[in-house]
Amino acid sequence: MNHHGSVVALAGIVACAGAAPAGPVVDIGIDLDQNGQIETEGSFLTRTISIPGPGAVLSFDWAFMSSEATADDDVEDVFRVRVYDFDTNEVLHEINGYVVSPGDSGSLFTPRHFDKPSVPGTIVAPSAPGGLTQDTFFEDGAIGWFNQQFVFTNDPGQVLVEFLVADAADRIVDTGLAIDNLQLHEASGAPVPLDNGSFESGDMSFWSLAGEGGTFTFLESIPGESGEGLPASAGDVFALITTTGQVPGPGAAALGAIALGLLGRRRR
Ligand SMILES: [Ca+2]
Ligand SMILES: [Ca+2]
Ligand SMILES: [Ca+2]
Repeated sequence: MNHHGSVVALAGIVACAGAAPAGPVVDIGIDLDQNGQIETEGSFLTRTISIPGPGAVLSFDWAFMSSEATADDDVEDVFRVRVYDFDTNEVLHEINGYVVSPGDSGSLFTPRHFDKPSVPGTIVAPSAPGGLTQDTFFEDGAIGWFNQQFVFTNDPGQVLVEFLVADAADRIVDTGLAIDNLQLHEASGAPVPLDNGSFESGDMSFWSLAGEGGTFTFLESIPGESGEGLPASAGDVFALITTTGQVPGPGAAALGAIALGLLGRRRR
């Protein structure tokens, strides 16, 4: 990585030749974390993987970021990572989280605090061809990269890995999940090659994206903010899925203005 020493580096969307165009976010309409707020819409990044056998380890890096304030809002956008048995749909592994709000509402997911985010400041994901369809930013910061490992007990077989980020209650105010460094190892520790597990191809090859997302080299902080931005955790490129990109109903420009108005009212 070459981001060191620069507070505001190039906001780098990698050229997305061959990438599937990002579509509108996906309607969900289910209360995923059972906190009383319907998850309205979101984005999914998935792929199938062949698990070589018991003791195999699947690992990846993830970072959660949001503009849903923790101070005065009561909107708890969520993320979830699941691994399903491809044949039975059984959930084999899961991690999840939500943006903590005052008066915690009993989410079954894990609270993620943004009061002192590990990547502070406003983080911007610029729009670009093949990436996100509108300007996106995360003004309550990001919880920087974490590594997650799932250890399998299964016999050899296919699993589906699913990354999800979703709006709760409404369809505004951005939340995102960054993903990088997907690796698979046998029980012996021997690596099992995974095509484009670290997104170094600069596109979503070997992955399936439903909703808004793209590949990035860096999410920048706005000049004057105290943030350091977010680089890839492995190599030069990572993936980001977000809750943006869909303004409900016809007349996108006018409704966009309405959405901004709502956004302004909700913000401090
Ligand atoms: Ca919910
Ligand atoms: Ca939201
Ligand atoms: Ca990478």
